[in-house]
Amino acid sequence: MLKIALIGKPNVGKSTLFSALTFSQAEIANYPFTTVKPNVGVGYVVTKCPDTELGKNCNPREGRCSGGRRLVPVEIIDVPGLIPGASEGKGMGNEFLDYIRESEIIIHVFDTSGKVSSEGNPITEDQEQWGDVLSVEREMVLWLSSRLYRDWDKFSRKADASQERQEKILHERLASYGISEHQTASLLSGLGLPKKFSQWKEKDSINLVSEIFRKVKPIVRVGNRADLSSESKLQSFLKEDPNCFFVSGGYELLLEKASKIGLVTDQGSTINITGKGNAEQLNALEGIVKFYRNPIHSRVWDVLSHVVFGVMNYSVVYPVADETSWSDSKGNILPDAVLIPPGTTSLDLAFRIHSDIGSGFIRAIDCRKKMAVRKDYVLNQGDVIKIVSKIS
Ligand SMILES: Nc1nc2c(ncn2[C@@H]2O[C@H](COP(=O)(O)OP(=O)(O)OP(=O)(O)O)[C@@H](O)[C@H]2O)c(=O)[nH]1
Ligand SMILES: [Mg+2]
Repeated sequence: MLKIALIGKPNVGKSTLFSALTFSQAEIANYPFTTVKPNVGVGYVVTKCPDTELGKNCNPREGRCSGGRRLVPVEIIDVPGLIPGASEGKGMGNEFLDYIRESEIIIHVFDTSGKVSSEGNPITEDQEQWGDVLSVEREMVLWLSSRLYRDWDKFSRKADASQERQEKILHERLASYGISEHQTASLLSGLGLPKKFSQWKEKDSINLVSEIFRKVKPIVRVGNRADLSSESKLQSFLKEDPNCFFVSGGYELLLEKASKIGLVTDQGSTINITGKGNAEQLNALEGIVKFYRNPIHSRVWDVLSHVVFGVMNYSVVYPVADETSWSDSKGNILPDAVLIPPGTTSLDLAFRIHSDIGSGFIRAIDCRKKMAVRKDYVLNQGDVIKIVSKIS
């Protein structure tokens, strides 16, 4: 499953956003390091389901579908707060940074209201907030680079003496970062790093890791507690990063509660107040509806879908066993929705389903066109695909 990590300083609202995205109840409190162990849960991105073309309802094995809106599961990880010095072991220690290494996408949550200090304590005066945002990211880069550069002398001597290509060796060294050999090669050539590993300095390793966060595991910045921030403040963040989003985890949780007890119907883009509840509740809900009417504010769900489809350019494809009914062998219609990165071929998909299916690959069938496609066919958003394999 696609892994998305929520990172940021302590006390900025990561667990609040995690709870909203996963419909769970992580521990939330107004003091730093409330979260000591990462919370892991399932959230969803929304895509258009091909079942509308069939005129029948699909039977998702995971997630849900209604009215052609298919919810595709993704893994959300709420990483405990990062503070300056984390890369040297300050704060909650190192182990949770492994979650960052394993994640495909990093959502950096920051506090737009400026009510949280670098150490995560509540404060009242304004801070150098953007500097803080950058310093958290710097901390992550330094930490991962220190891992990569560990025992470099020994590694580089051996690597330079071997006959292997540089990208192959580096790919192996980066294996646990989930980076392909192709990506490693393009990182290497883009940065113009020394040809011999033994000539690398620590700054080269830092450069490489920074580039990983720019090109391979992009960091998306999400400003939380926007309910406490003026629009001009948010505009000033947009000047620093035009791609950041502004949300309110607090409002999301309130809406979820209100929806459960029938005070609102919440369809993401439209929130309707049903009229039930007391004057105080109605007043609060009207404030929330007004907040989301301002296009500078986003729903957390939309942010997630934007990150997966807009930033990462992932697509959703539907492997099936029967090209006519678009079902599996038991008659379940479009049972699986698989998120794939750009450039994924039908052979890659076969391996994703099972390594035996990949090894026994014969051909794939584009079920919409009822046409065989080759193993190097690059899959498109919404493709319904049957893999024909020696092993089925
Ligand atoms: N007003 C407002 N308060 C929020 C919002 N999101 C979170 N909070 C509050 O901020 C405080 C910290 O929230 P948490 O979700 O525990 O923060 P965290 O980032 O997980 O903190 P650590 O686990 O300590 O790193 C809590 O008191 C929340 O109720 C928001 O959008 N608006
Ligand atoms: Mg937390």
